[in-house]
Amino acid sequence: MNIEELASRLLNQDKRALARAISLIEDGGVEARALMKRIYPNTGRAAVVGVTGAPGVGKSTLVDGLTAYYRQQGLRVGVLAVDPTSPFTGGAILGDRIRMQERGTDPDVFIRSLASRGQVGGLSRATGDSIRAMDAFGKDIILVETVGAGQGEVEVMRYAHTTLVVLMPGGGDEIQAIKAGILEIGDILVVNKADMEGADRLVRDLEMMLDLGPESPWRPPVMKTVASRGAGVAALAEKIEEHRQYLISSGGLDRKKLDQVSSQVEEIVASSLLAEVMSRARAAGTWQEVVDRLSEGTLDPYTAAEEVLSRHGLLSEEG
Ligand SMILES: Nc1nc2c(ncn2[C@@H]2O[C@H](COP(=O)(O)OP(=O)(O)OP(=O)(O)O)[C@@H](O)[C@H]2O)c(=O)[nH]1
Ligand SMILES: [Mg+2]
Repeated sequence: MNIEELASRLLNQDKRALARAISLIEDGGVEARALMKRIYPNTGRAAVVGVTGAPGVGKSTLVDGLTAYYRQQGLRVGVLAVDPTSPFTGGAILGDRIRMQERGTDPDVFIRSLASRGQVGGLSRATGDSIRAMDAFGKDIILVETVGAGQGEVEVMRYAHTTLVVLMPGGGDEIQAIKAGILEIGDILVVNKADMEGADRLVRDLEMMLDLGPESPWRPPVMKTVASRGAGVAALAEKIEEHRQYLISSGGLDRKKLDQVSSQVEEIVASSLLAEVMSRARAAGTWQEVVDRLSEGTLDPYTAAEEVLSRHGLLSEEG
C-alpha cells in the first residue's frame, strides 16, 4: 500500500490503516515522514490526556474507567500506552492490553502500546506522531498512559494537554514523585485506591504541598478515585474538561500546541544535521582518523568534535 492510499484510508477511519501507520511511525523511516506530512492538516482537534504515576497505582484501571465514561458520552477514544522503561517487550503493558481487550472490541476504541527501542528521544517522537495519527483518524480524546518515575515520562507527557499524576496511599511514592519532578507536571493529582487506608492523609499532604508551592491561576485539584469500582471517575472526567476549558480560555492550549510543534521542528533539524555531518565525516575518513587518535590517547573529545565540525559542519568550506 502506498502512503497516499494509507493516508486516505486512515482519514476514512480504517482501523487497520491506523495500526499500520503507527507501525511505520515506530520504525521512524522516510515513509512515516511522508505520512505525517500528508495527515498533518487533519490534526489538532483531539483532546490529549496524559496519565502517569508509579507502577501499579492503577493507571490502566483508571484509563479503562475513563474510556468507558467517554464512550457513554458518545466520544471516540484512542488509548496509547507508552513504556519508557522496558525496551522491546513492554512487559507491563502487555498485561494492560489483555485487560483492555474487551474495550478493544468496541469499534470506537483504539488501543495501542509503544515500548522504548533504546532511546527516549525515539520513543518521544513516536508518541507525538502516534497521537497525531489518532487525532487525524478522528479520535475525540486520546489517553496516554506512561509508567515510571523519571525523565522518560516527563518527556512523553509534554504531548498531553492535561496531565494526571496518579498516586496511591501507603506507597510513599509521593516522595519519589516530588523528587523526580513528576508532581510538578500534574494538572490534576489523583489519589487512586481511595478504598485503602491512608487516602485522606495523602490528600491532605498533597494539599499542604500545593499550599507551599508557587501561586498559579490553575491550582491542581486533588481527586480521589477507586478506579477498580469506577468510583470518582465521572468527577475526574469533569475536572479534565474544566482544565481543558481553562486552557482554551487562557490561550494556554494554543501555546502548548505551538511549543510542542516548534520543539519538534528543532529536534528534526538537530537529528538531520547530525546525520548529515556524521555521514560526511565517515565518507571522508575523518571519523576513522578521529577514532584512531582517540584510541592512541592523543586527542580529547572536545577537540575531536571541533575537528569534525570544522571540516564537515556548517562552517566548513565543503558547505
Ligand atoms: N484496591 C484497589 N485496587 C485497585 C484500584 N485501582 C486499581 N487497582 C488494582 O491495582 C492493580 C494495578 O492496577 P493497574 O491499573 O494495572 O495499575 P497501573 O498503574 O496501570 O500499573 P502499571 O501499568 O504496571 O504501572 C490491579 O490489580 C488493579 O485491580 C483501586 O481503586 N483500589
Ligand atoms: Mg498500566
